Amino acid sequence: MMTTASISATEARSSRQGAGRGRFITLEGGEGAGKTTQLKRLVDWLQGQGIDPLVTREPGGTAAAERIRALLLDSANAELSADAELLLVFAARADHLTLCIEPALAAGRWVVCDRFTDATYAYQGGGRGLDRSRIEALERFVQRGLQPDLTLLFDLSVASGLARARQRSAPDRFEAEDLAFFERVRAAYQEIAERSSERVCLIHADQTEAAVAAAVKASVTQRLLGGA
Ligand code: T5A
Repeated sequence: MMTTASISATEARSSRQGAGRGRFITLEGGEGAGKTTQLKRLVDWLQGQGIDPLVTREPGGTAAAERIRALLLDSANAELSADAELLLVFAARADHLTLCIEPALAAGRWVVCDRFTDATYAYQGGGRGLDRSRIEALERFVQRGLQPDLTLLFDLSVASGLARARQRSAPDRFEAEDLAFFERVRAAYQEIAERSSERVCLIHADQTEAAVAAAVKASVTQRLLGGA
């Protein structure tokens, strides 16, 4: 017997690329690049355009995925293996997609998500050095072809990003990594932007908040609102 959740997930899959589907925007970047700041500004602006998006984040977005997030960010779990970290990230994503993102998109609602699978390629692939093919296999299994319509990638020097992040709060399990880790994360993100330029818009984040917000609006307008 099908449950409500499985019916909505099935409907979501069948209309994944359909005409009435909502738009899916993700925000990406290294630590302290300004994603969360810009996400709030973007959502305010979209609402002013008459679009009321579902706002969510990864890891997280559902009750179980938020618990996985807490586990992943907790510095007490410093010994967590890279493979376990990768599987936990995708376990959280599977829950998030099935219960939250896919039903919203299928219902025609826009979704704005703070980080998604590009973060896995950047952190677990670039940062931890895990084999790309293993991430691709999990991506196929969990996402079944679903990709963001637009990814806003905020690029900032590692030193500036960490200084911003550390000003704001105590380092979590990822923020406790060394500079070389974050340089690999940044390089992996830059490679994604080059490889997927039709989806990813790289935004220089070493500008004022207002200037970065203007670049975000220009990108969303041009790529998702038909240049209106
Ligand atoms: N992760 C996540 C993985 O390893 N794999 C995965 O697959 C996924 C999905 C999640 C962690 O999980 C990892 C990556 C992460 O380490 P997070 O909270 O999403 O954690 O990520 P963080 O990078 O830690 O988020 P931050 O909140 O630190 O960074 P943001 O959101 O990029 O930055 P923001 O907006 O909070 O700004 C930071 C500070 O800078 C200021 C802000 O006021 C704030 O104080 N600021 C500016 N200052 C000057 N000029 C500007 N233009 C500024 N914009 C913001």
